[in-house]
Amino acid sequence: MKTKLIDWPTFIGALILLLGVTLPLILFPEAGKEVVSQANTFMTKNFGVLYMIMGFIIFAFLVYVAFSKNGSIKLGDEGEKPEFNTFSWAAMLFAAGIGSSILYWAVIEWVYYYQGPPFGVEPESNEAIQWASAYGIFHWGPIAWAIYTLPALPIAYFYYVRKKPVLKVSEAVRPVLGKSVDGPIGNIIDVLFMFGLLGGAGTTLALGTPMIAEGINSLTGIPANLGMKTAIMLLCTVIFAISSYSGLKRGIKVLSDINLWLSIFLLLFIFIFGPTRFISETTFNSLGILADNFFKMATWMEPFGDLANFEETGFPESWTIFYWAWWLVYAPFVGLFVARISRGRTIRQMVLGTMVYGTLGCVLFFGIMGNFGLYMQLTGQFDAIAFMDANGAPATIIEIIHQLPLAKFMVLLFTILAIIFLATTFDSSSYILASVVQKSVEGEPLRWNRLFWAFALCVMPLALMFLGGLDTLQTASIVGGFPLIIIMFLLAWSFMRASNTDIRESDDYEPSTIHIKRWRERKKKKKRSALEALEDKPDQD
Ligand code: NM2
Repeated sequence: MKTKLIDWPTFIGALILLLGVTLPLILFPEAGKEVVSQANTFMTKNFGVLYMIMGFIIFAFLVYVAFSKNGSIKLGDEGEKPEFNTFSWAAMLFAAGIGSSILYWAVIEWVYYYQGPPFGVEPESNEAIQWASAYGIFHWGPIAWAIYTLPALPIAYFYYVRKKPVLKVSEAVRPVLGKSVDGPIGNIIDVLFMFGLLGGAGTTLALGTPMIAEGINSLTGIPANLGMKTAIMLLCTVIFAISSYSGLKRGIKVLSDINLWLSIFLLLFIFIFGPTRFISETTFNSLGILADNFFKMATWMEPFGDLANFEETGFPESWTIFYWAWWLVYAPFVGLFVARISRGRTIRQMVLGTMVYGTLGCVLFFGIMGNFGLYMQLTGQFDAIAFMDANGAPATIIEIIHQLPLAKFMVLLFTILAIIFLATTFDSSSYILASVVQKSVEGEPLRWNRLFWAFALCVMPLALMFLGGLDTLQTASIVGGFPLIIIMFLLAWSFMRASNTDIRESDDYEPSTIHIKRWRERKKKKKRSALEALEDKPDQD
């Protein structure tokens, strides 16, 4: 076992933090649950506004970057073509950033909004219906994808412009923190990132496992109990272990290809054999609502509450803030992937591509799957709301899919898709966790190291499940994400600092930034010709 390659302070730091959180929860489940729930309320109530501001600023910042001179920088050498065509690029991007949770929320999110709509709207009213089908898209839309894209900026820049592969978040903030990233500060940053990702993966597992269990229950009649959920987690770990054994490229590629085609099939099937016109009209309508209310949704915090006799719904805390935190904990990890696949694109293409294609993909899932359920509800063919009140969300999701033609077959496909989605989340998360605790990675992180983190990812949810506290984990992202707000800020600063310095000094910056030089030359030329044009102009009077 090569242990010299391991960056022990980070490895042990992450492990201590993980055990420090898990062990008390295992030893004192009831008290632990209470503490976690109070920590969540404390965070979202007191610091929720920070998450909201962060989301909005990141979005504005990325739009700025895309259209600034920094956006024209090419990630690669002059004349280099994008490494992947746009379709594969968008598909890989989507697969890296999205997991089983989209199946969960796309199908069921509208039910929550319908029953507890935002902006003081009457529950289950006509207005609530409109918000119900639009809000999900907002939470999986441009701001969310902007959060994902931000870390990709410095990382891709270092990879393909400065030609210094970066595998750690601490490396990506070197331009602002300098040499101090080589010491404890760097370790702390990496540990916090790992902690966040473990929290995010915890949320994913805690949601995905019960849904898959209900899928299997619907297919086989085996009760969706603890044993079944344990078996599912182990199955996902095994699928992942096999794919990790065959290496990143082959393993993840095969799984994400299957995912892609299965998703396309499922979406097309629901669209064609479901209420096609209703789905199209409602989705299109939602885009309008979203465009019209984008800023309102991005800033809605319901601050007045008791102070002015406003009825507080807790909507921003339970939804928007929770979501931004969840996207945030996955962001550096997705950023690493996006950066790696973006060779040959400009920063602008990478930024706009992620935000646009990412959002579009989510619009398809929410528009098709969500509005199918909504249609069933509104036409009285299936009362999802009553079913959910009686049986909980995971069973309702499966039951909605069960309303499709070829019901059993569709539930089977849906469940398989969820399993593979979950396995790919394991696969890529453990890959990144293992890379972060290595000093250097030649090709791939060490296998034992990857397997170790995959099991670490699994142990916490398993333990909590046996103690009946799986819901505790559903909000793990909120606590895990907090320190990342600062890290995101550092990442943005780092990118601006590095790219601005290079643009300024591009004359002696060789060879990968020739395009920066070209950009300066073009600008000079433009200025010159503008001046000449001015001089050539005949006198007006
Ligand atoms: N996000 C996209 O569980 C998953 O699908 C992974 C979840 C952050 C809400 C990502």
